[in-house]
Amino acid sequence: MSIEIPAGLTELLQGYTVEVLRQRPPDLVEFAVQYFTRLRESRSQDGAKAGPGGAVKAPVKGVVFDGEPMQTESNGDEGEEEEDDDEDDDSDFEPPPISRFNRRVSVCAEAFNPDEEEDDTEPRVVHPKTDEQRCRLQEACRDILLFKTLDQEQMSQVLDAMFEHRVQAKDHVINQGDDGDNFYVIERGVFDIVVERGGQALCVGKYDNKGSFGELALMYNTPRAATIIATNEGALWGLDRVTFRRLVLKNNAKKRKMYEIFIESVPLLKSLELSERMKIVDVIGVKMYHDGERIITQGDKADCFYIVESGEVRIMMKSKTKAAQQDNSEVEIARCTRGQYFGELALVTNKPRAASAYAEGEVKCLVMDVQAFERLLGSCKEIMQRNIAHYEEQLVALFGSSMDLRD
Ligand code: 1OR
Ligand code: 1OR
Repeated sequence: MSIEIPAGLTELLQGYTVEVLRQRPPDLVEFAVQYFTRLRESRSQDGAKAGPGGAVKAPVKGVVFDGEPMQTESNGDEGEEEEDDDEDDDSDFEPPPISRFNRRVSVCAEAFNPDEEEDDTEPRVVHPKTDEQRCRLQEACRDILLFKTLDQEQMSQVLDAMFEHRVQAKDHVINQGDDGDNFYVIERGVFDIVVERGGQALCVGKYDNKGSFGELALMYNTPRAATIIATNEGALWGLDRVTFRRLVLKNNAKKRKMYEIFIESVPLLKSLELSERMKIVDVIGVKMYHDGERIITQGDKADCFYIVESGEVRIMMKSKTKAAQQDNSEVEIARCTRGQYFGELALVTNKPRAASAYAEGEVKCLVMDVQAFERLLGSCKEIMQRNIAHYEEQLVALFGSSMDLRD
């Protein structure tokens, strides 16, 4: 015996479910009453042209909440007319109270379902560039972690869609609280990161001639989390929201699937909630190193944090004896394997790299920039501090030095 699913039921429930995930209403039943009442109203207006059986399917596709058409599936040709109908309907329809901020969906719901919002058939954005511009753009994007896991085709679509944006000193590239329009890659210039807290604007960090910003509002549909101000003349490359979501977000869904289990196994991150760990996955880049390749150089300015995914990393320090200092020789002080981290010390202490790191065989690392490190690993700092105290003990044992790595 088979149970027949009534025509239109799947679409009906899908439409409602998708709208719930987007709007996150506090009361599902109340929201359902509103949703289906609205559907019935739009069906009765559509009834004459839709005919029997078709009335359910068509309005589900075009139901508009808060002015945005919600598409549950792209089954062709019914869409355009319904949008007009919906605009008329909006006058007497009152959806559940949804403010500009709380209608944004949660991190997990959003980032796991990128397919539902952006459609691959949308026209591609292309900003024509001269060879010279393309060269500069490629150079600026070379180390952008969010682009590290894109394949060649995706990367070339990103480069096509990017546009040059020049800034002057004091320009606000992004204002905290605004809706997200573009993601930005820095070609040159210094940019302050300013966050308003308790009515006060605090400069919490800066981008110094490299890096990228503006991904959070686009990834999670949240208001801009910080204000970004140019301190001098500079050059940026922008990527529009639709292209960013179509390529980077879709790729992030894959990244989450690939790294969920590994990230869970990293001891440092054990205390974090699943959603916090997923936010880490969303912003990490993956970098590969060949045998002997230097990953970190002692004395350099630091801008990244590393977790070993595979292979082994040797941590080497310049010896403190006079003879060794002259010939620049290094001693091995530690090794990091799968699940272990390195490169945190300089970020925590705001000092140059205390040691160098080299790949032993082929090595794959997950890499996070300093801003993400500050934003996402704040609660793990206690564990890191304990390990740093351990480094200091070792330093004394190895070199007889009483140097405090945190000075
Ligand atoms: P967005 O789209 O929210 C502002 O727009 C951007 O500033 C944001 O994406 C990030 O790319 C970037 N907290 C939040 N956003 C930050 C931060 C940050 N730093 C850079 N951005 N913190 C500072 C960490 C050094 C934490 C502040 C409490
Ligand atoms: P970083 O940002 O200074 C080099 O870049 C990294 O090597 C450092 O962060 C640590 O993550 C890692 N002393 C200092 N750095 C160490 C040590 C270490 N071990 C690993 N790193 N010691 C070894 C203790 C077992 C003490 C020195 C003798």
